[in-house]
Amino acid sequence: MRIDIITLFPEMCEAVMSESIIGRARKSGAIEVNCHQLRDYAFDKHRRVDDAPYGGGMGMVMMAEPIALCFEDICRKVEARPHFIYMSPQGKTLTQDKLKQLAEYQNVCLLCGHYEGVDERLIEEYVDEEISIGDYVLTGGELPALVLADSLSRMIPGVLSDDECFEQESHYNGLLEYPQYTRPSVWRGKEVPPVLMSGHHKNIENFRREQSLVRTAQKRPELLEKSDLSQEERLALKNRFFGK
Ligand code: 4HQ
Repeated sequence: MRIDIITLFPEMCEAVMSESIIGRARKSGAIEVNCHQLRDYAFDKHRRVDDAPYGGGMGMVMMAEPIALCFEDICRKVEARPHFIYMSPQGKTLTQDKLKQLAEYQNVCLLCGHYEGVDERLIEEYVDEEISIGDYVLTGGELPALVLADSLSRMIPGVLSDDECFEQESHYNGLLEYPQYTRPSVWRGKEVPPVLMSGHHKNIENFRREQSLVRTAQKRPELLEKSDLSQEERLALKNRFFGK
């Protein structure tokens, strides 16, 4: 997959996308990431990319033309037209299901907004989808774009190592993770659950599954509806939390 990010802060995006697993994936060629300075597509001598809103009111609006020129430039460099996403609180909230869909695209382009947003005509003409990372207000679209680029990248084959992939597979479908422990076996008087020290693989598996179920029921009960539990497990949880 190739990810293009249109931003007023390409160094910020480049920095985040150069470290750790994503940095490694770019070096190995599993993904390609390009961060574009929107100001390079401004056409006046002050390199302006924003202007006052028609109809008056506070703040500034990002002009359509520099964004269109930047996107058209990206389109010329790739085989397939990128799926164009505008990071915005007005979009649907990003979920793991949405990431699964997005991972199918060969090219994705992320637009980071600033100020009061982007000229609506650019959105109508070019944007395929608006996506939010949650119901809170940020100062710009860079952090949302980076959250999307990071979580999307780890879905792409070759980005995660075998060990890192295993972490993903061991996610009990839609449930929270079971608790983890490492050395020492006693830390400040607190012991590791003995079953994990027993070497009994079946008991360990059962313990972890139960922990995942109980934690999800306690902390994020709304996740249980969508997760695939056996009839037996649903009944066991019901008895545990609503008494027999
Ligand atoms: N913003 N999820 C305002 C967000 C946001 C979010 C991005 C702030 C766009 C203009 N984007 N700018 N939450 O708060 O995606």
